[in-house]
Amino acid sequence: MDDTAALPGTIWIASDIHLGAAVPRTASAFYAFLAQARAQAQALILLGDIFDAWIGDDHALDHPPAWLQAALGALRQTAATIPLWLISGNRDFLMGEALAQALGARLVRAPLRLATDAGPILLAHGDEYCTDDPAYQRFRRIVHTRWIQRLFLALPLQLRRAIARWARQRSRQAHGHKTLQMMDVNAQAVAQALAAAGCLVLIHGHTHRPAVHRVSLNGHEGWRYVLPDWEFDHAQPVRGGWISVDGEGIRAHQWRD
Ligand code: LP5
Ligand code: MN
Repeated sequence: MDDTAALPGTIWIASDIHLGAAVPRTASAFYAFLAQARAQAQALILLGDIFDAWIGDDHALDHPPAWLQAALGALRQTAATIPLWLISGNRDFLMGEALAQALGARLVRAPLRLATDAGPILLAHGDEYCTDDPAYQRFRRIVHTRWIQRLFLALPLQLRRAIARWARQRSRQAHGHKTLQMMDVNAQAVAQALAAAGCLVLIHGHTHRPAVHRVSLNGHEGWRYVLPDWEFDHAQPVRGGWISVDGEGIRAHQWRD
């Protein structure tokens, strides 16, 4: 864990935008959000699943399709104005240093303990705390294995794309056999992570169940903030939002187009 990270001032945090070729309205809403972040925040942290699937930095940096070029441009413009920190999610865990450098962003390892004007907070995508889902945790261990990642990244792009499509399909099928509780974070895993970091506040995404939960930590009161996902193309009402952190506290906001 990076114990030294600190960001003073107003920090905005968002996650689960799931950018891809099929979500132009979501992308537009998110780019408008980025413009507002550049004007009103002193730093922006994205907590993973920024992209619907990431199959390697080379894919983005060599010949990006138009939607990806637009996304990279908006992120680059943001990073040129305020610090942009990225934590990867379960869809874009293959984001690497080459991407971070090309954007001028900082790729940060989770969980991140961050000193803020609202006190220390712990930041993570959230999938790591879904310990009631052993099939996912097995999958996660495999795809986070360095040599397996290297092998995957050495494959031709077409094959990588096909494997990613297949993994997404398998994942969707697997959802049908899982309860909502299995796909949520485990209270004990959260309590352990907060205790290890010496924090009383966790902010995460992944579950797409925006909320503020009170958590009990050995007699102390802690809080778990859950970010929403962004969906402006295939859902009515549309959804998307962020959390602001500053000297006045931690607040959840909905993005409206
Ligand atoms: O993503 P979502 O919301 O549907 O479900 C997640 C969990 N699923 C995943 C899998 C991703 O969707 C796939 C992303 C592909 C990215 C490209 C990389 C390609 C591989 C790179 C290899 C180095 O994260 C889902 C959880 C759910 O969140 C809630 O927490 O339940 O977990 C699963 O569905 C796991 C399944 O239960 C079992 C895994 C099936 C996939 C097998 C494919 C293996 C491919 C391995 C290649 C080496
Ligand atoms: Mn996720």
